[in-house]
Amino acid sequence: MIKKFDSFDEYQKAYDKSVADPEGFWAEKASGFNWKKKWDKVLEWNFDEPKVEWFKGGKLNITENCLDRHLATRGDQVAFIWEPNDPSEANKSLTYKELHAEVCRFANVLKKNGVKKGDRVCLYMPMIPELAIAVLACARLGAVHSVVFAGFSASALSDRINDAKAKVVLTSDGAYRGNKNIPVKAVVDEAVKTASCVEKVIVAKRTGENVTMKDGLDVWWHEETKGISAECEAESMDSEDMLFILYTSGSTGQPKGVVHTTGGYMVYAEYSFRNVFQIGDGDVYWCTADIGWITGHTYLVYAPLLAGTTSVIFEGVPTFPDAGRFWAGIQKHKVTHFYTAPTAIRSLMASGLDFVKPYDLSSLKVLGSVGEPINEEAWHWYNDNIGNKNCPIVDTWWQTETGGILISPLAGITPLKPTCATLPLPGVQPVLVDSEGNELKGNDVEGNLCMKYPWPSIIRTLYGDHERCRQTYFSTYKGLYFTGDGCKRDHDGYYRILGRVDDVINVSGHRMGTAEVENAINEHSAVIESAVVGYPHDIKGQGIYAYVILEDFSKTEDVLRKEILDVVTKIIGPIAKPDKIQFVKGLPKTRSGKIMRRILRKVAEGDVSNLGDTSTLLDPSVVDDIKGGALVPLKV
Ligand code: 7RM
Repeated sequence: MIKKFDSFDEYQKAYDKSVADPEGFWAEKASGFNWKKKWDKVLEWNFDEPKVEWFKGGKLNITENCLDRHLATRGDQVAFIWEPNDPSEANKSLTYKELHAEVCRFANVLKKNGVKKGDRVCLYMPMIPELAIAVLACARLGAVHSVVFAGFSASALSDRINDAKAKVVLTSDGAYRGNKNIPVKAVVDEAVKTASCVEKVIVAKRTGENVTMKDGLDVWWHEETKGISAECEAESMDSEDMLFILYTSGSTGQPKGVVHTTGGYMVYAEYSFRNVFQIGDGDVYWCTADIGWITGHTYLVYAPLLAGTTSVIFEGVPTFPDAGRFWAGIQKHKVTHFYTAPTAIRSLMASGLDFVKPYDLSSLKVLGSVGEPINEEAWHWYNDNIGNKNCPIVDTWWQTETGGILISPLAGITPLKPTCATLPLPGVQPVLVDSEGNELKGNDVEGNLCMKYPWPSIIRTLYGDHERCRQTYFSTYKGLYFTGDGCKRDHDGYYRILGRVDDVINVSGHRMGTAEVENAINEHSAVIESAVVGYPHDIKGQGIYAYVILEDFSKTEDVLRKEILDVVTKIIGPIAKPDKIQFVKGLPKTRSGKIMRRILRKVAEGDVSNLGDTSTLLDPSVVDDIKGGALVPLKV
């Protein structure tokens, strides 16, 4: 087990050591795990290709470290408490022993259905225990999991299945989300029509609704597991063997399959979890993220199990049956560590304290925030009303590509500053650069956030497109990993994340490429062209503002707006629906054809007074048209 730092002094010493001797630092962290064979070399790297290899030559299986390793000491301890969507439905819990058995059993089911080491398996499932079991079962066999958030459309799912060439898809009949019943299997049916790589679909029963089961393709989870052994030897994986692919949005339309490998990811997951949350025996941890996002991968499935923690898996949404759901859950399960997103905090804050007051939150020790910058008001509300001014808030900055938390306070150790991700974890070396890539040294500087040295869970490649990985992250500034975020280092040397500097927006903590949304809007037959930007939104952090040029005016604007929202829902999913749509005659383009998004952002923000230099525009008059439209209240 990885030892925690337990004072700020120790943090600073560890930080210095991690910079002076990174390999020694990480070798020590890695030594507490079960390796089938020890590594030959701690680190080999260059950021030019890029090539990063951690613990090369080491052999291991991450599930042995999540499960088998704990059986002797905590076999009967609860690993997962499952909190269903409907609070009146009974909880389910799985001890480490039970989880181990279920993972092994389902790994055998996957094997029986033709899955072998290296094969890709796509998971499109609600937040039921089977999802976590399936993730781990893939890892047990050395199959690569690709979890797709079950809110994505059939077309988005099909793209991801095809990109990964997944052989098997795992799903459920339906899903409960708040008062909605989502036909998950029907989405998979639609998606696999255009995904000929899929040989089998395994369906877990959740809602009991009627689904079509195609002969030779679809099989039921509960039937497949009947009479199957609960023992399955863990495949021996190389440290650098692929563990999973997780798709995320970038500044172009095509989603990127971020690849993480086994050894380094494991070491960094447990290391960051223990140190940031300062979790210990007897604690109950609740991360509200869906397993379909990186937070769910690292800090709901892998890290808590690696650390031997008891944690909550929540199927539902924060506002069902009412806005007290989180607080009721904390009281019910005596949660000590609670990790959620600012967007959830803001929406619950808006519902008022009457939903908080009835609950006893005194079990809480640490609060966490992730996914977007947390604003001052939400920070204080969280601190005062949920933490009772008694729980450190860890504002954790990281990305799908970083695999784990890189900049964050360590709970109870790092002096806090509201809205500040504070300091890098030992082993993490951030730098701020100006637009030319010059390092901005010293404090009180603002620039683009990069990393100058690898950490164990850094992205290895984009699945099937290493060149795109190089271009996106390693070519903007030579020799550096570029995060895409702007950042300020204040007079105390603390980091404050300012948000994306590229064409990625962050809506309710979900990453979205503006180009993806534009491509979807452009599928509507009446649309010639569109441009999408983010704008400040009270609850979501950023909302989606779409400027749309029409070629067909035969329908009313309201009808067209509704149809455009439907097209976006069909192509990406409801999370990508624009909040505002403004029909315009033209877009502000430069002579070279680039859209000047700065202008669109200003108008979307409602700040039309100073649009800056527009002299390079091909047709400056479009700006007046756009400004004019923005002053009319938008109905969507
Ligand atoms: C974990 C996750 C990554 C982007 C990242 C930032 C933003 C995430 C914070 C944050 C300010 C934070 N992965 N972001 N955490 N901004 N403070 N604590 O969200 O790949 O989905 O998104 O999210 O812009 O680049 S992600």
